Amino acid sequence: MDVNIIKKIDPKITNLIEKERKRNEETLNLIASENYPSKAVREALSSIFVVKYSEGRPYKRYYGGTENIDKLETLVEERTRTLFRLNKDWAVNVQPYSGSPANYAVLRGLLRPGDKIMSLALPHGGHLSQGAKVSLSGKDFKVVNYLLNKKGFLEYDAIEELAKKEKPKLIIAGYSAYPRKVNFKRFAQISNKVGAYCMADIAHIAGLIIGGVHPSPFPWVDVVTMTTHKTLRGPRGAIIICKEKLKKKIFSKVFPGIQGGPHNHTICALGVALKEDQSIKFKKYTAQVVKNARALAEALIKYDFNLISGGTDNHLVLIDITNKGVSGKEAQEFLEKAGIIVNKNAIPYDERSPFDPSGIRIGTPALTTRGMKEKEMRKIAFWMNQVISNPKSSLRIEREVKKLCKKFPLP
Ligand code: DSN
Repeated sequence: MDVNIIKKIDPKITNLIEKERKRNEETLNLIASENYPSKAVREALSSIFVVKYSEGRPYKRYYGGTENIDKLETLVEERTRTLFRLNKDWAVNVQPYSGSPANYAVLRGLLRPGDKIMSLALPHGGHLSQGAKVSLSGKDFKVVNYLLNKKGFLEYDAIEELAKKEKPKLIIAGYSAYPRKVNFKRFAQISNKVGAYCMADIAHIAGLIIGGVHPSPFPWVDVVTMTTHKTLRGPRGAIIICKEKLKKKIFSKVFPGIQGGPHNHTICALGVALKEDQSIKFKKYTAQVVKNARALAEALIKYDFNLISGGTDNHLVLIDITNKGVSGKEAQEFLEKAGIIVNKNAIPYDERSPFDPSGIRIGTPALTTRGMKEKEMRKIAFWMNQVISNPKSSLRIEREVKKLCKKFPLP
């Protein structure tokens, strides 16, 4: 997006936009939860729809002047239905501002404060909004956590046993740092056995599900939440899809429960992204995301990196970096000096603090959008190994990273 107009009125902000663009252009973005939406999506994001207030649901609004908003929101809901192949048993809401409020609306919609939820522990790959102590989701509800096994995999029999013992009212499947496939059908069966709602949080893998490279949570679970800016490659936002019979409880918590007017420019941009996601090109993109993650994982293993679960089935790789003699924070900092952007991350059974954990998390959605393939992934693994083994090599590698980045422009 150019800054021709902003430039004339606000040089300081222009300067920051240009620096941020350059930072993205010249570095390798391996943050597993980030992606580059298309120019069309970004154009829609700055459309006239940014103006309008439209509290309520399509065709049931509290404000006048919503005829185009009603059509827009209905179209975006329809596109969501098409992509996830939803029949009339499912209801769609594209208004949540982002993933955490979407999750909170579901919890407050289906449960009473003090009810028990069951989710994956944060250091094992769960998310803050799934009942972490510091989040309201952890303060309003009793939380019991299941864990990954020592090899880093979900252990469905153990999850079932825990659910039978604890009898939660809701079980959450879906994670921020789990590199393997999730068996949503099994989660739904466990939930049914104990009379719990089953919620899938597919924020990370929504695009992979659309592309057919990860199993879908439909029709198994009761409710699905997702952010729209990760593998789905839209603007920052969220979607809730639930069984039609639960929609009153949940959607009333989105508005008027915790939100006011929907961000219509975001919904507009989401519509454009969902149109793009229908293409064969997007399907190929998601397959390449997974191939790239696998290539990165295999190359890292050759350099003696210790991968949680020994590899990946999706877009991300979680590394226990301690055998390399550095902490997660140090690894993040050394790599950043070389223009390789990752995030420090807790690993299952981590004994270190979340501010300086034992791991780093990397992912391929953003670099795959730039057009990189397996060959580039192997090169990146090579550079990562060099930097971690010898942090003094960072500046030399940064020059090489810049050269590679030049060949793969941002969309
Ligand atoms: N911050 C996102 C992630 O990195 O997984 C989720 O909210």
